[in-house]
Amino acid sequence: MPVLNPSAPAAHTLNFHPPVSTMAAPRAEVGEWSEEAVQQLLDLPFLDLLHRAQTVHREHWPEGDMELATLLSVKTGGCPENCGYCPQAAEFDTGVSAQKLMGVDEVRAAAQAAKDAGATRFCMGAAWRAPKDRDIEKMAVLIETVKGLGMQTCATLGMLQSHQATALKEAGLDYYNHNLDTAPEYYTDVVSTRSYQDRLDTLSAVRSAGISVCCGGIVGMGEAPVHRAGLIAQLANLDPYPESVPINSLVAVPGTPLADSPPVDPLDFVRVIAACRITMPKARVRMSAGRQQMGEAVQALCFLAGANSIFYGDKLLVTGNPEVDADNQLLQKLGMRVRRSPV
Ligand code: SAM
Ligand code: DTB
Ligand code: SF4
Repeated sequence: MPVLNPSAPAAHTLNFHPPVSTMAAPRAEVGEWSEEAVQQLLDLPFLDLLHRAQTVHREHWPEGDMELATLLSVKTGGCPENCGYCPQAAEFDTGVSAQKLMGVDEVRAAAQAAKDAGATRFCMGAAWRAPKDRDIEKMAVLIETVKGLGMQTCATLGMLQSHQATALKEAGLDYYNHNLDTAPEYYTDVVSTRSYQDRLDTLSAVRSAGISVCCGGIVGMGEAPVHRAGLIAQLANLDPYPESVPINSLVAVPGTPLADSPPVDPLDFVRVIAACRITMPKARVRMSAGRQQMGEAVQALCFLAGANSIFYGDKLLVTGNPEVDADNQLLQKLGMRVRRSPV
């Protein structure tokens, strides 16, 4: 399958709190972030916001290391859902053809290569609405295999039922990725085949099974600033908040409904990362999709704002990601420590 390389470079007014224009930004206990409080963070003068995020980051992550996570699409395309950003939805003409679930040898080889390149986490993605029990049985074998290589395991397979989450946990799954994607108020503009509550229910099943939660969203889908604040507030108020928070910048893929979305202002993307760091101090905040469209300087600002994980490897699921050599050069140039152990 060729790596898709899209050509696209790729508020409401809040009256309750006074506008914040200095370092006197709102503070809140974990689990108590209002949308207004997050909006005030996003509206801080840029340097004040970054200073605050970096202060929180150093307090909670004294080692300051960067996590490298590699993605593999183990079951590509043909998905019955209609997520408006997604090149794998069957109803969008994106040039992605449907493939069967990969076999264990192919997955083992990809995970070993990712480990050899320095990744400590391996995330397997499948373009399912919801896996069947027989899919879970096959995924369990893949998870055991990757776990056996000494890597952290993550999977993103769509909606899960409780007994399926338990089976994945027993197979050795460390993290389950399931994103809220955006604020509840904007969600129905993007997806209509499943609800926000469906997503929350899956997150709840994952949490109850004892699997760590990887949950984030996408910036650049035409959402208003208030929707970015709403997404961050939703994430921060999950009890507990996710251990991993992937923040994607939309990769605008031709053929998807969001193909013509205007690109995000890179400084606004940095602001979202900073607000995630402040509201979820102990989470791994991951720069996920969209790094290929960012320059080194923007990525460095994201690291300053508290991003401490990246997707590493020259492919995301079906679209491209920076080359491994380029990422290693950037991390070296910035003098950044890389996490070497999966525990
Ligand atoms: N099918 C599963 C599901 O949706 O739950 C798992 C795979 S899905 C591709 C995982 C996440 O990738 C989505 O929830 C979305 O946040 C992100 N994503 C997908 N396509 C994207 C794109 N074009 N740009 C940015 N993020 C994207
Ligand atoms: C996440 O938040 N982003 C990743 C991962 N979780 C599964 C997926 C990004 C997909 C980008 C478009 C593509 O390659 O399909
Ligand atoms: Fe299917 Fe996941 Fe893509 Fe939605 S994001 S269309 S569920 S693969």
